[in-house]
Amino acid sequence: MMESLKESEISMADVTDIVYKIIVVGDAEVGKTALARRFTMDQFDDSYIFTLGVDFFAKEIKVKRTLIKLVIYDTAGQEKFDFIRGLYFEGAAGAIIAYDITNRQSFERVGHWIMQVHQHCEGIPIELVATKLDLEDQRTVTLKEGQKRAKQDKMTFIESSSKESIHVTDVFQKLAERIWEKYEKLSSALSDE
Ligand SMILES: Nc1nc2c(ncn2[C@@H]2O[C@H](COP(=O)(O)OP(=O)(O)O)[C@@H](O)[C@H]2O)c(=O)[nH]1
Ligand SMILES: [Mg+2]
Repeated sequence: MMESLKESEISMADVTDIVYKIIVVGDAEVGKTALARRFTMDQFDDSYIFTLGVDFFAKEIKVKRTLIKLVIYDTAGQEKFDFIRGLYFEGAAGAIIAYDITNRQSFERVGHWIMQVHQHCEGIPIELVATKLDLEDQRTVTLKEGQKRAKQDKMTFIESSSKESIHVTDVFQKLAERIWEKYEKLSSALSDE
C-alpha cells in the first residue's frame, strides 16, 4: 500500500510542468553566458562570445521532487540594448546578478542592476553571483564584501567558476528553491482564504 502510494507520488512529480524564467544580468564580460552554458550544456569556452540581444538556455532540475524547467535568458550587458530590456525582464521568476571577482567596477555596478531588476520585476528573488572564482590570484573583490552587498539587499550569494565548474549548479538550484518557496507560500496563503 505504502509502496504504490510512493510510486504514484513520483510519477505525479515527473509530469508536473512548471517553468521558471530566470534572467542573468550584470556588466559585459563578467561571465553571464559562460555560466548559462556551463549549467545547461556543461561546456566552457575561453574566448569571449559576444551576446547579441537575447539568447535562451534551458535545463530541468528538481526542487522538492518536482521537476522544474528553468529557462535562462541571457543578454548582453551593454546599455545600447536598452530597447529590448522591457521584453527581456517580462515574466521573470528570478534574477541572477553577476559580477567578476577580478573586476572591481563590475562589483560597483551591482546597485545599478538591482535597480533595473526592481524597476521591471518588483519583488522577485535575486541571487548575487560572484564569477571567475578560479582566478583567485587576481581577485579584487573579497568574499566578505560580496556577502555584505548581498545581505544589504536581501539577495542570496554564491561564488562560482564556470571554467572550473565550481558551484555552478548550486547557483541555479539555490535560486529555484527560493522561487519555489515564494510561490508555495503564495499558493498556501491563497488556499487559506
Ligand atoms: N577564468 C575564467 N574565465 C571566465 C569564467 N567565466 C567566463 N570567463 C571568461 O570571461 C570572458 C567573458 O565571458 P562571457 O560569458 O562571454 O561574459 P558575458 O559578457 O557576461 O556573457 C570570456 O573570455 C570567458 O571565457 C570563469 O569562471 N573563469
Ligand atoms: Mg554574454
